[in-house]
Amino acid sequence: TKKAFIFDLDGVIVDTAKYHYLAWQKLAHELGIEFTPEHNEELKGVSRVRSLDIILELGNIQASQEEKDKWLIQKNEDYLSYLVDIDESEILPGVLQVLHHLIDKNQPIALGSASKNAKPILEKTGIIHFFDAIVDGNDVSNAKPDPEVFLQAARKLDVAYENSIVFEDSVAGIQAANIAKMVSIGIGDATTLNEAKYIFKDFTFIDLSFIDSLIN
Ligand code: G16
Ligand code: MG
Repeated sequence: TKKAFIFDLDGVIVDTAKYHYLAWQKLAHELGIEFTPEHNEELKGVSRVRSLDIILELGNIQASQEEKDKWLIQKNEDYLSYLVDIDESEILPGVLQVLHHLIDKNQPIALGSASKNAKPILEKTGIIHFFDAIVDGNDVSNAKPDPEVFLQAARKLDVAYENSIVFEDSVAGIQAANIAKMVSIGIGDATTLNEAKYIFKDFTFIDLSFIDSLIN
């Protein structure tokens, strides 16, 4: 059967989660807020606006909309400055092998990302041609764990939700996939992502026979 293979971007396909972290950490420190990698887990897969709110809550800071807008622009500019020189070396190990295999097997592929910077990242890393559909932060109004981004992706591929498979590195994204009744595959730490149906440390742990078992 035809399945929809939906990939998250940051932390799944490319190693950009570390740049989000650096940019948020810089802002948090400027605001006098302590911001650790553990705090950062809560931001993964979460929209830019919601991420800022989480950080401000951490520091117990109330801010005007004007200030928030300024900080959001600043964070994004810092994030983009890390992306200026990125290329295919940013693609995480094992990802290309799986993408090529899905193409060989004629399986439709979509991107389901919360990021508004998704398209330039796919272009710079030279992998945009793999995707039959792209749904990103510019298309959705409800952030993960709301399943909207994945539902839109499945619809664009014309595949039923229950025949859709989602690769995610964030807790919010795994919850979104589960709510959508899709097969959730966690990429990362097994304890953090324990709500996922399957969990792999990274794509090098995914055997192509596992992919085949999802298709058949
Ligand atoms: C990503 C990241 C989040 C980030 C969000 C918005 O989503 O995981 O940390 O806050 O996108 O990104 P931007 O600020 O670039 O619009 P995903 O869903 O690709 O992991
Ligand atoms: Mg992610």
